Amino acid sequence: MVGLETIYKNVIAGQAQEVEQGVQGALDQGIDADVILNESLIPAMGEVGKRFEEGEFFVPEMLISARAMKAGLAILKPYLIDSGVESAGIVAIGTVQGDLHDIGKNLVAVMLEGAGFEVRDLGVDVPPETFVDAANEGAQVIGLSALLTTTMPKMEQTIQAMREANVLNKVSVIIGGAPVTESYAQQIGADAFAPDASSATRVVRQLIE
Ligand code: B1M
Repeated sequence: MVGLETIYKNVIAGQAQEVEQGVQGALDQGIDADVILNESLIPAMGEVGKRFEEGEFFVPEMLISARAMKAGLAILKPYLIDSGVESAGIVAIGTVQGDLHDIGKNLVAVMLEGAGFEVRDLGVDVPPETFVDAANEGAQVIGLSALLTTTMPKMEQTIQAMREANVLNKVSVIIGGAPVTESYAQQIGADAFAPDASSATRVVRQLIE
């Protein structure tokens, strides 16, 4: 029997295969997907960040932990997504230019899909003009993610590019990511902020309504 603690440790150790097996084992034991996510996978990435800050981990360790986290998420994804739900609206989401972090953005995308939204994932390192194109191609909400304090200004530049392209009248913009705050969202003219993936789903629903 594999516990959540083992999954947590295996994410930190970057053991992707063990994480896959652990997540599958936990699901087979009847543990809810969101419990596995919130009590093992996400806290493990927090611990990885802490170790990086303290100089115990370096970029390669962060990378293999991220790979292990993604392996676990891939097993969880079908359980987080309720298939057969009618589209609740179209959301284009991406990590802003210069930023390669995608785990949080992917999680937000999975949760949105789970709530019935059509999600257009623009990937990472996304330039402002790609978000403008997405707005012109039918997205009702544009989601910007940033994990670095150095890439947060790209959110403002992206909103500015959307303003200049006259698309802000047809889309709403939601921003998020670890360093992002509600007051920053207001400061740069975003319509909304969400601190995590499940509240992002609720906020996007409100924006579309
Ligand atoms: Co980097 N990294 N990283 N990293 N990394 C952080 C962010 C850092 C805080 C680590 C630290 O120092 N403690 C630090 C940033 C410091 C700062 O800016 N003040 C940092 C750094 C410095 C760097 C590099 C510069 C390191 C270097 O090269 N010297 C470099 C930058 C590369 C680049 O982007 N240009 C770098 C690289 C990497 C890896 C590539 C190795 C890897 C990313 C792999 C990947 O994503 N594919 C990585 C990782 C894994 C991390 C940490 C450890 C974990 C991030 C993560 O996945 N968290 C991170 C430390 C940390 O966050 N504690 C760190 C789990 C994820 C579920 O949470 O992404 O916060 P999060 O998403 C949440 C919410 O924020 C929110 O919902 C999500 C789910 O609840 N959310 C949204 C996110 N997007 C949203 C959008 C929304 C709404 C909500 O609406 C649209």
